[in-house]
Amino acid sequence: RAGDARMSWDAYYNYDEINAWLDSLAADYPSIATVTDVGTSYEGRTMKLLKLSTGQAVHAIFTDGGMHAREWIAPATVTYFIQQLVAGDGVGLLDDVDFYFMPSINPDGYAYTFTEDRLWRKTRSPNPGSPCVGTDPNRNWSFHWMEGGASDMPCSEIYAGPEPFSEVEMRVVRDQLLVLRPRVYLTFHSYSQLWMYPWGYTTDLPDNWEDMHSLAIAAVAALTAVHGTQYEVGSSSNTSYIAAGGSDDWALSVGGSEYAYTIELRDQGQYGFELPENLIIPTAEETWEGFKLIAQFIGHY
Ligand code: ING
Ligand code: ZN
Repeated sequence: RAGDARMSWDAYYNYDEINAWLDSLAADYPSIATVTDVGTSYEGRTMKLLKLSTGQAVHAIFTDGGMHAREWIAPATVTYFIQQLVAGDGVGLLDDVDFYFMPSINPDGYAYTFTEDRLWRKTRSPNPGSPCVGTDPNRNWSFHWMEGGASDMPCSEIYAGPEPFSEVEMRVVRDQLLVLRPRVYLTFHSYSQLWMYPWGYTTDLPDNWEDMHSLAIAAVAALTAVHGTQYEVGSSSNTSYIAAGGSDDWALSVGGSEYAYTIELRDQGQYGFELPENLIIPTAEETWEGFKLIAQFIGHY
């Protein structure tokens, strides 16, 4: 029964559990929650889109997580946002903003990290002629694809794929963004504690970088106020490294979003991708404050 799917954020949940929980939300909160099957991963897993809406809002925020399989804190944090919204924390937000969520957008990779290799990053599609499996989904988007910080070698962890959007999972997300055209695009990764905006393909800055920068500074201030966790704000090429083919670059340009952020959650390398389960709630609750600040801003301006 759908209503039996519960999440508690004191443990990491696998892909099927997350999907069952999404379905339970549609059953438990029918007036605001809609779940749609929007695609199928390479290995056949269903990809679900959750919409939370009262039907009043003008603006939309699209949030994804889990693009890189091993970054488990990302789906855990995104599902926490969903729980807070349906539970009524951030009351009023739903009147001003429609929220779209895809908490785990690399289903095959994520499943693989539970059963075979905890530190797998890429998708799980085979590469003809190579023994190595998978493409880096955050090098696979079409905007300035393969222009820097990406590899054309299938065994690389940053393999961009044989062509832009070779990965079905990224095509599924792209197609939702093309239909929804959200004003804000958020993609959650780990780790490093960075709140980044485009561009990734060049160290040049987008025309509206000052708006993205100041909103990120405000979001990080709200985040830091919770537990004192420090984040760095800047363009991804300036705060981490040049990387073309990322989803945030695509969302800001082709996708038409006004704000696009890649957020690298906790920590700064002590545990890295293997963030302990007792740090899920502290991470999620501080990030929720930053998320809420962005939603409030977008709802009012
Ligand atoms: N880091 C991101 C990556 O895809 C990034 C950093 C994001 C670079 C956006 C460029 C653009 O490599 C992790 N940890 O995934
Ligand atoms: Zn990542």
